[in-house]
Amino acid sequence: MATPSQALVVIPCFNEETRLNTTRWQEAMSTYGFDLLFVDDGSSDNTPELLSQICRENPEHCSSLHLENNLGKGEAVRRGLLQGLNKNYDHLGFADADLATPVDELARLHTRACQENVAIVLGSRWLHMGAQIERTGTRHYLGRFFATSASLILGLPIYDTQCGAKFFKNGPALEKAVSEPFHSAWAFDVELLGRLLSGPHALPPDALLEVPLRSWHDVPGSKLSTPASIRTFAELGRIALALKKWRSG
Ligand SMILES: Nc1nc2c(ncn2[C@@H]2O[C@H](COP(=O)(O)OP(=O)(O)OP(=O)(O)O)[C@@H](O)[C@H]2O)c(=O)[nH]1
Ligand SMILES: [Mg+2]
Repeated sequence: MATPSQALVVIPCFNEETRLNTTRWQEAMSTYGFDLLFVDDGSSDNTPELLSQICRENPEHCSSLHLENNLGKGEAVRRGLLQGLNKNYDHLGFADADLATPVDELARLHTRACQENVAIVLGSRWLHMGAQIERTGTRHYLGRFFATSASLILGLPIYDTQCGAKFFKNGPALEKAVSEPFHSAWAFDVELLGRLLSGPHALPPDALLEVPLRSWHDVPGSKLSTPASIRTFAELGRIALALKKWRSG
């Protein structure tokens, strides 16, 4: 058995046969040294076969987890992180299958996590000069409203809680934070961060670093429907209550 890479990237995948760029994910392993764990939960297209193929071609660095029923992105990520926790990775992260955050940016986030004494690194889609952040106006402004609400719930000035690219130091704080299912399939990032920063193994706020991405592009074919995005806003209330309970132990 090969020595594991320093970092495992969990990739939730639901019906991704048209968006999964296996060449780029291959590069994530061969050029950047990541190990990959794809989590598919009940895809009805060719995703399971594509994942089997990439895992067969890279048996030492790639694996997949197949759940029978569709449980949503949050649960897929949680199951993947749970599976990675007891391996010897320094960092566990997650990223979207569509590589909206490109592989070299994932590598830069992981490098920052290694170089700086932080336990959480968040990719941040800060639209500014010099960065290529390509999102439609509607998604940008809805995203800003959501992120502002989320940062109020967390009591921290986090610019972007929802970017699909994040890395965490392996350890008890992460283990505790993923020990129970989240209350939301899409806003789970807020709950995950809230759990990491409070409760029994709470990390201090300065253990969190947001890294503005140099490049991020919205890939057509989002699985987040308009009704689901409205529900996700509503779920912030439930998350706020759940975190209150979490904080009180
Ligand atoms: N396993 C699993 N993965 C899911 C599910 N829903 C979404 N995903 C994955 O979550 C990731 C993000 O999904 P997208 O459809 O790109 O969502 P999006 O609205 O574009 O989100 P952003 O890119 O973060 O703005 C992708 O890798 C999806 O395959 C699900 O029910 N199960
Ligand atoms: Mg996307």
